[in-house]
Amino acid sequence: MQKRRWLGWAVLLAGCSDAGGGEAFGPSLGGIASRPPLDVWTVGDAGVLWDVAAGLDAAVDTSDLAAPADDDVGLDVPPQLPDAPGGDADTASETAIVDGPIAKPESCGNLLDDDLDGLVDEGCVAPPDVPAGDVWSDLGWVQVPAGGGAGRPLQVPEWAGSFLVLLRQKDSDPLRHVWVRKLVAPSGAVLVDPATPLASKNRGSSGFGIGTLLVQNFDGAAFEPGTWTIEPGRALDPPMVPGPPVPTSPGWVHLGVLLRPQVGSAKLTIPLDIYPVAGVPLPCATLLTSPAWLAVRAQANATLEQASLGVGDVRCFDIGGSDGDTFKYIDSVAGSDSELRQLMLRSKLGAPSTAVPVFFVLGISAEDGSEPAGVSGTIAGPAGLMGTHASGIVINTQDWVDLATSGAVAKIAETYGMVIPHELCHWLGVNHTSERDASLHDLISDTPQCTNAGTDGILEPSECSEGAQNLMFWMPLGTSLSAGQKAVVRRHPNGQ
Ligand SMILES: [Ca+2]
Ligand SMILES: [Ca+2]
Ligand SMILES: [Ca+2]
Ligand SMILES: [Ca+2]
Ligand SMILES: [Zn+2]
Repeated sequence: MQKRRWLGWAVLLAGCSDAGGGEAFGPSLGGIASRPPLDVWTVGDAGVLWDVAAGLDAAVDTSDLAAPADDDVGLDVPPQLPDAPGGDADTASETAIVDGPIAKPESCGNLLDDDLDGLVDEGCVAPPDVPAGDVWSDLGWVQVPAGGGAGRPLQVPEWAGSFLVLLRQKDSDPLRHVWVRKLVAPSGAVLVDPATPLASKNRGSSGFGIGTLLVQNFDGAAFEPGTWTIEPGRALDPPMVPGPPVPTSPGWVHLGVLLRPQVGSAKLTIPLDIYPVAGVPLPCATLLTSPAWLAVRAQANATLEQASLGVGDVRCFDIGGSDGDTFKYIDSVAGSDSELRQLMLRSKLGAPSTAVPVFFVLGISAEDGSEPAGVSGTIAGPAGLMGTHASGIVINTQDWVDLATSGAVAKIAETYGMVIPHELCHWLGVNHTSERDASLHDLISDTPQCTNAGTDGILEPSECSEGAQNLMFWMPLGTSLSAGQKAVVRRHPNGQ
């Protein structure tokens, strides 16, 4: 008897079910307490202000302004301070405003804005593997102050149709959740509001050391070229849970953006790096030519075709040995040390890669006793970044293996031709239309929503008859996508 499995984990992993992760971080708290004061930031990022405060303002006594005209010594630039390039030191006001450090080429690793362009150590971090046609914009390291509030401008050119924000923390820091806590469009519209992350127009995801945001992942509003403002957040606990906003903790977060051209209605394909774990459901040597995989791929393509998407080039990398033994059955999904997250760290075998990592395992057991059919590392997936805690989707192939013994290829195709596109659509940026408890919905205007989960608190498909036919229902019975969903899934850089 085939068990019905659910597909509800992606957004929950980005939110409340990770709440236990804080325990895993407990020993790291000492690292926060012993963090050095923010003096480096004060000198480097606000260097002009610092020099004014320490030098010029101290030298220029306001009584000098009332001095006789021939007594202008007090207005001169102090000899230890250089004149600003092209500046004019004739008057006090110009001197006080213009003088400052001389811009130098950006020097990596010092966490200073050497070239005075407002970005710290930009261009110093290895970029993601950039999909063809996209442009990587490195906005450098941002020091998140306690409580948040350090935004960076992003120039979005006219040719762009969307962008994917990628946030990373320092490798040497204890793991923290990082996310886009505020996003402001050129028009001034606040698309991510720190006070209401789940209700914000453009919902993002936080993760362990990795945060993403697909802009825009809702429908009905034109995408604006111009100057956007992106503000990272950083905290011990995930910020997406309902309830009071999680306070931001100080620390460095790297901010980069994949700018993506407008794609129109062109057919796009999504390349996949498939990782069978311990030869499940088949090892690479036989998987990609097996009747079952060919049928699954054809059914997945039929599902994705409604959005003019399809499965692109497929590569295959076996995970065997002790890793195969450990991850063949995923026994834990919560927290950064869970087998689920540790498996996603092993997505580097195909690097460099602009594909979506897809892990095939024999089973997934969540801490609450449920058995998810699939999990996406985050919404939306970190395109081109292999080896993060959110790099990939994991597919539970237990039914595939069971059905294969009886040769039920059509049933395998029906099941996994739905499960794989469902997880791929999470990766491409789409949330569930209705979550398991019916309390949370996507922010796409034309999708069916159900709000009554009945007395058991679980929204069964029978309680959401029409809505359950949508591919992105938390436990779908069908494969349909709305016009709004079709538009969103085409904006992610992994569609090529
Ligand atoms: Ca620097
Ligand atoms: Ca700089
Ligand atoms: Ca295991
Ligand atoms: Ca119910
Ligand atoms: Zn799902």
